[in-house]
Amino acid sequence: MSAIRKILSPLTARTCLASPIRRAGANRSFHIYSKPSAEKGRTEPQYRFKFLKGAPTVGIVGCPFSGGQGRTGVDLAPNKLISAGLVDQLSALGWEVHYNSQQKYIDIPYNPIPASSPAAPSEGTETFNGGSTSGSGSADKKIQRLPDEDIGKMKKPRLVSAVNQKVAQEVEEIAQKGWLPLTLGGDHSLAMGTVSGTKAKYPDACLIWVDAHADINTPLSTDSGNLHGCPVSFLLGLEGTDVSPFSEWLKPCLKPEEIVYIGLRDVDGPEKEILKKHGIKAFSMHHVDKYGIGKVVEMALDHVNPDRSKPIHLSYDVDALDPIVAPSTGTPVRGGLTFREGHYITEALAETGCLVSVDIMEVNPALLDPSSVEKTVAAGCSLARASLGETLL
Ligand SMILES: [Mn+2]
Repeated sequence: MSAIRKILSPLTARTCLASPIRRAGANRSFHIYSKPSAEKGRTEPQYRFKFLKGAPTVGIVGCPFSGGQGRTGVDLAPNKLISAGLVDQLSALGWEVHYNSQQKYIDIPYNPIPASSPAAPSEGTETFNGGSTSGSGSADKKIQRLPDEDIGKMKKPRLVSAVNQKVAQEVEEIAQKGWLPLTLGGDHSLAMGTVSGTKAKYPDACLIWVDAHADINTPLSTDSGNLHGCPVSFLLGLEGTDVSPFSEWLKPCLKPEEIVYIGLRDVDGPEKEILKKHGIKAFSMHHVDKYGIGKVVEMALDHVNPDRSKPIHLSYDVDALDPIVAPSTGTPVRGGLTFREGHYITEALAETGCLVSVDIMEVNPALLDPSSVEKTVAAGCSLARASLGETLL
């Protein structure tokens, strides 16, 4: 497998060539590149992704972030998904694949990195930007710790804002190249950044949000203060979201008619009010039962993208899937999408050729037993593949 990888960063080539996946866990900055070829599978994707430029290329953004909610472990997901072979799987579908390590997301002063987490350097010993073994000149900066007090009800607001600002930049950079950003979370607060980044390149993009939850609480309406329940309200610019530090970089970029939900089944009172008040289209599990997933996806597309002429950002929370299919996630809710319903959504969106950005969020490899983790990680990988054009035949 390593023969088909080209490590582009000379600074860290030695450690990466030795074992790119293990070094990913140890947080050395590096870059993996994998090219499609006939012997691996396809030389180009099944569908033409009409808004991308040049050879079909995906830029994977791995963001090991758990600050938008209370449970650690969701920050381990990018490494897990990459270790499961995602880079090679996508290049076998005909994509050029670039993957950047996530060091910059950890190098944030407000980040209370859990010492037990393999997604994080150990405090006081590890260094940033290539690490001590690479001999990098900029490798001497130690982790700074700054307090991140609640602002109103919002928990870890400075950290969530700072990480999302970086995610927005990276997603935009990838999109500007004409590539497709595939963001591996991390908790779903990261969609503030991913959608902002996508919208910077494609102002008319619509958003398809697949989730058990609406994630549309505002900083005023949230009960828990966990910002992974709030990203959509920030994107829409709802009441209470014009608040520092977010307002310093995050501009409302989404209109209520540009988003559609699929898979909802755990929506709290204030969220129901917000959905109604703004006339936001949502297909709950009730609608999936009533119409079937094929019709639901068609109706969802007819609402946000009637002529299939607009770019689509897909933000997929794996808790949309039933807990039987994706058990290792922070807020599982029974009665979710079956394995096939969940994958049908991604297949149907790939088929439109309109996808320009994809998020796979809320896989938490620290929850439940190894077989549950394996199932959930495999589901995350297969959703990513199906979004990029993998078909059953
Ligand atoms: Mn979510």
